[in-house]
Parts: sequence; C-alpha cells; structure tokens
Amino acid sequence: MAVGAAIAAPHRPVIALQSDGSAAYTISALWTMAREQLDVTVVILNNHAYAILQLELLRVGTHAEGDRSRSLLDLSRPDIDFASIAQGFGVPATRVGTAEELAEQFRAALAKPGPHLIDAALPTWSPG
Ligand SMILES: Cc1ncc(C[n+]2csc(CCOP(=O)(O)OP(=O)(O)O)c2C)c(N)n1
Ligand SMILES: [Mg+2]
Repeated sequence: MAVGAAIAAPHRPVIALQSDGSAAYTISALWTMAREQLDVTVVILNNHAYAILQLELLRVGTHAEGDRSRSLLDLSRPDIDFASIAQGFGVPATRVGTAEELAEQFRAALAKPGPHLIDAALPTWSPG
C-alpha cells in the first residue's frame, strides 16, 4: 500500500507503520521502493511475535500455556533483522531500541528523500 501511495502522490512523503510478522508477507516491496526511489519511511513495529494471534488464541478460551504453543506464535528465535534485510534490498535502514532513538531516526529519514526503514524493537509481546 505504501508503494501505491508513493506512486500516486509522488510529491508527498509516505509513512508506513508495519508490524514484524506481516512485514514478511510482501517484503520485496522494499526493493520496489529502492528501484523507484519512492519517498517512503517504513517503521517496523517489531514485537517479535504474531501478537494478535496470541491474543485471539486466548480469546477462544484455550489453555495454551505450554512452551510449545507459545513458541508457535513467537518470532524471536531467530530474531528477524529487518534493517539488514532492507539494506539488502537497497533501502537505507537503522534499528532503534528507545523512543528517543526512534524520534531521532524518524526525523533523519523524513529529512532525506527516498526510502528508509527503521526497525523499532518493542518489548516482546506475551500474554503475561
Ligand atoms: C497473507 C496473510 N497470511 C496470514 C494471515 C493471518 N494473520 C493475521 S494477523 C497475523 C500475524 C500478525 O503479526 P504481526 O504482523 O507481527 O502483528 P502484531 O499482531 O504482532 O502487531 C497473521 C499471520 C493474513 N492475515 N494474511
Ligand atoms: Mg508482531
């Protein structure tokens, strides 16, 4: 969608807030962003999990408290390095671990035309 928005409105910056699990579904869009030099800033909200599916599992009333069921929806082993993936597709990228770093990198990305990706490491989501 970010690629489409950037092509439709070439003189407007596009910001794509994208979660980690579903980022993997259409990750090659990064290459299109690089090839077409689209002005898109992608922020990966990286919680190292298919968190919504963990929540849905709880809501259907299962007792999925074992390590094996927890690991089904866990994306932390191995940790996905979206900054390296983006760089491999030709998109400059950084990884941040604090809100301050995110603000700094976000400003820097918006200040430069062309695609950028920020991999924002969030605390790993767990049902608690
Ligand atoms: C193409 C496709 N495959 C699978 C799904 C099923 N699905 C819905 S949400 C989800 C996980 C989302 O995880 P993530 O993108 O990390 O978001 P989070 O809930 O962690 O913020 C999956 C696999 C889907 N919606 N579309
Ligand atoms: Mg996630």
